[in-house]
Amino acid sequence: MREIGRVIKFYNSFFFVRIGDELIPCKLRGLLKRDKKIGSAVCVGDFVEISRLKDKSGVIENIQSRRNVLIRPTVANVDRVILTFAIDAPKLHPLLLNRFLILAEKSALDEIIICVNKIDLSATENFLSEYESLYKVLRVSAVTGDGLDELKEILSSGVTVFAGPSGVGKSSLLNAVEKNLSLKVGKVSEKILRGKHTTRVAELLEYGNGYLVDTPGFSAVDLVEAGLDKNNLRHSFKEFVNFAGACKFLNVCTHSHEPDCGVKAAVERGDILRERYEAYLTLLDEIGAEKIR
Ligand SMILES: Nc1nc2c(ncn2[C@@H]2O[C@H](COP(=O)(O)OP(=O)(O)O)[C@@H](O)[C@H]2O)c(=O)[nH]1
Ligand SMILES: [Mg+2]
Ligand SMILES: [Zn+2]
Repeated sequence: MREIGRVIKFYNSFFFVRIGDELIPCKLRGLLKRDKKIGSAVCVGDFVEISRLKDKSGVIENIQSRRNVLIRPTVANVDRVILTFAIDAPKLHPLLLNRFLILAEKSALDEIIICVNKIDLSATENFLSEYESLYKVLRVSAVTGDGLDELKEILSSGVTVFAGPSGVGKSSLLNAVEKNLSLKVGKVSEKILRGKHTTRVAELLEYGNGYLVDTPGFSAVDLVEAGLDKNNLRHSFKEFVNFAGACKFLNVCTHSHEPDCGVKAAVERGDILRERYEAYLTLLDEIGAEKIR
């Protein structure tokens, strides 16, 4: 008999599959290992078919098709990503913010939320308010607990990945939400890990009816590796579509050098945030340079 469960972690050469109240250590059926198309085969977040062995362990017989996959670390079937930034320390550059946003857009996640942490450090309450028309923006403090009730409600179902630059307080927030997680806090641990080129293996941490993933995110992924090119980058800037219908070159306009561009006109009118458009142009250039490299 086969049962369906979800892979929540990989540890000691076993995939741990959650089925109801049970956590079943599983090995992979030999045939699957050789199937190149499945690639590195199973990843955390996958729904898998397992059969049981007499010793309470199991065998993964099949992997169900994935809705989406985040890269580095690899997590499948993610419901939402919370892009976490700090109001200060470290300072946020708009280009970095937009790099995270477009990588998240490219991953076909259902929900992208911006979370501004460390609001205890500054009285500038409207930090990133320009982005509120594009994304939900939460403002929180892992130190004072401000804003955590709303965050907890969002986290209580589905798989939520915390991504964002190092030092913004992702691990601190998860610890503030759920004390039992006891995740390491502070830049040092991540630096050591990176220095050793250790691949961080993601784990789904159980929270309410959902799962949380603490990760440095896809910060190290370059745009080309993520599948972005000069012809699809614009689709990750979701507000552009409202104005691209006015472009003379319609579907092929890259909104950069072309005349009669609806997007450029919208930037001039103030209907598109100039900071977003400038980030777009910079990343378009970067993609061109990466391709040549
Ligand atoms: N003032 C303040 N500091 C915070 C807050 N959250 C985290 N920190 C500090 O920021 C640093 C980095 O936190 P950490 O959780 O390791 O960040 P991560 O790299 O994103 O996981 C630590 O020194 C934390 O104590 C906050 O809400 N307010
Ligand atoms: Mg951390
Ligand atoms: Zn255009």
